[in-house]
Amino acid sequence: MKRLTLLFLALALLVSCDQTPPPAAVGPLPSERQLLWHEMEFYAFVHFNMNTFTDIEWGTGGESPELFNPSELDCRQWARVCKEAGMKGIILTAKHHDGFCLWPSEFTEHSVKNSPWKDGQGDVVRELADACEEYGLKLGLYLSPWDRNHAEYGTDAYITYLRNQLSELMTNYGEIFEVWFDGANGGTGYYGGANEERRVDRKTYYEWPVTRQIVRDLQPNAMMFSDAGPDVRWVGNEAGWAGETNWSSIRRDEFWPGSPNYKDLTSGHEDGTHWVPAEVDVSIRPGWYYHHSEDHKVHSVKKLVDIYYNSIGRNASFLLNFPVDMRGLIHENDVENLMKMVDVIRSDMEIDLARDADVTASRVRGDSRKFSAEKVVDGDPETYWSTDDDVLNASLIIDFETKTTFNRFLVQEYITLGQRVKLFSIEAWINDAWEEIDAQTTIGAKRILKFDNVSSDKLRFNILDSKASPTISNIEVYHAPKLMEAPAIERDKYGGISMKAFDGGLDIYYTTDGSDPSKGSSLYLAGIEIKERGQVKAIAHDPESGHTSEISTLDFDLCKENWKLIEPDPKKDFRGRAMIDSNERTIWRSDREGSLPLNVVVDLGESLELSGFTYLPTQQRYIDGTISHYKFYVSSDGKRWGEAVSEGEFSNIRNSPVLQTKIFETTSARYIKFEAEREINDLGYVNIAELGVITAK
Ligand code: FUL
Repeated sequence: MKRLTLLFLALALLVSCDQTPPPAAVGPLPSERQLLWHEMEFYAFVHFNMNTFTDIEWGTGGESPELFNPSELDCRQWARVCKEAGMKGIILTAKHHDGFCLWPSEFTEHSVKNSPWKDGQGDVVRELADACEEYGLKLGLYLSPWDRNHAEYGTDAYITYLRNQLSELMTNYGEIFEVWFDGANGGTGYYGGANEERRVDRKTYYEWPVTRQIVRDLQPNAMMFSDAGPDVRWVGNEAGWAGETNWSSIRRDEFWPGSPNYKDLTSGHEDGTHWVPAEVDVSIRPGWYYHHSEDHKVHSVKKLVDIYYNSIGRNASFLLNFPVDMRGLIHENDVENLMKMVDVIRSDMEIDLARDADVTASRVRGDSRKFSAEKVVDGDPETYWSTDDDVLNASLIIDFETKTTFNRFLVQEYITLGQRVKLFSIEAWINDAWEEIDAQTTIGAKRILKFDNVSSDKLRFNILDSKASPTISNIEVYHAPKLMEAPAIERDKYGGISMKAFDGGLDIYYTTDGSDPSKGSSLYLAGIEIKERGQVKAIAHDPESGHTSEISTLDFDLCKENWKLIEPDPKKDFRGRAMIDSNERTIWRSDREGSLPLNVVVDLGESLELSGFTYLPTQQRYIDGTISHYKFYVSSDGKRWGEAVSEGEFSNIRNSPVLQTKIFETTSARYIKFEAEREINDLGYVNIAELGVITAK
């Protein structure tokens, strides 16, 4: 017993005698508030305001407050969803470019206080602040500098107004974690009825140093977002990705909110002067605001998972937007894909294979235990592996002891001392040699590498270049299961059918007789061909885990290989073929200067028994040109057409622009004529992604 105590004492003495100093910091460095924000990683944006009720993305500012009237607004539902998804906060559009305020601001009448919602007694910001508190989430606020409602926008008086509003928001709603200043600024607007165009100097008009000081004084812990930070920067796109090289620093003085230097924002500057990490802001649907017509366009699980890896996995945060609907709820479709994405990420990173591995380093700072290799697997974010000052090239070996399969590598720098690593690689020990798996540039707060399965008992992590001795605080290794999304099935105009799984190493099994596919069904190896009417059903199957995906189904009619476009004349309008090429992504749009009605005439190449037709409008973001009313004719010679075999409207196509199917009494025809009578907004032009027929069984 005594001997043991002595041993402990000796050890304690040894540790306390360990005088190896930590490496010097390499600037620029994160502030205390930035370090706290880095821990948040994943949080929500909510775009909910006047535009929700007018079905547009940017209101002019002339909208009546009467229009704002959610039927079941429930901020607790937003908070519950975000909490369940593991998000850490919610940023709300308190005021968007149209100037309508979701709180009863004392400085304007253009707010909830003049809306029918809760008889003008409501305050959405208050309700969200309370819901966030209840669910342990942080609250952030978006306040648009551009205000298309305000009569004085463009003058000094408006700046006073904006600052008053900022003070109100920073004072009355408790702790705010992030204030979002949008770069979109100046243009046409209502402006108190002037209805004109107003331009401002984005760089100087807001006197940003003075305006920002309000936030600093009232909310010292709040991060401020804009293209130029000062605390967190835009990533330069709204598509959901940060650069593979992503420095948390930028030469900040070269930017301002609305500055045009998008490209540099995606990767930051290696020689940046200030710590301004990137935030990836992206909506779960094409639009930032809710549009019923986008209910079927919620990003797929695969896309959301990719965004996760391309943001959090690339040293950025992930700000995922929910376009809250007219009820005042996050839509069911959005919740479904969000939770599926979260489940995928949770199972991808379920068991850390590095935790129990033996970790050794080629070099250790001062040969000290304080900076030893095990620090990367001790689960303590405050400890890190480092090397002597002059060592910019060093390796860690993670020895799993038995052959282990892995496909994710997560690594973090101890960013309190700055972002240092410029180049690194990982290798696996295969057939008695080190084989490179991947080589990348920056790490930062977190980097996750995703690669095909590798089986080996050892993994080597090499620092190949660094601004100074590396400081690596954490490493995790995972074997993520395959992404079991139902495969994509496509068929071209010649009847060629192709199928694609969403992850590597998966098999696809399919049927063509309507039965549900299983592992016993046909294995898809290369394109198959079915020229007739039919159906293909397919599943993805992981031979490793035995898991199968849900079933995807494609129904189709006779292939269109013999179809010929007669009108519009393909010699004059070469894009016309896009509507009969069996490719949904190619779209025909008629002349914008034209007028309706207009006809499309197709020669089917042979006489067929028809019992219906289909119209697919564009599946892209903007649906102008979508046809609402039509007539459909058939002919045996392309000259005599007779009465329409079907006519009327595509009900609800504005809200739900999906494939439209119209059935009519069976009739023989070689030629078809589709007459577009009206467009959803009475415009004089139309779009057709695909026109099809239904042949009689
Ligand atoms: C953009 C805005 O113009 C969009 O409407 C949206 O708010 C997005 C987050 O930022 O710049």
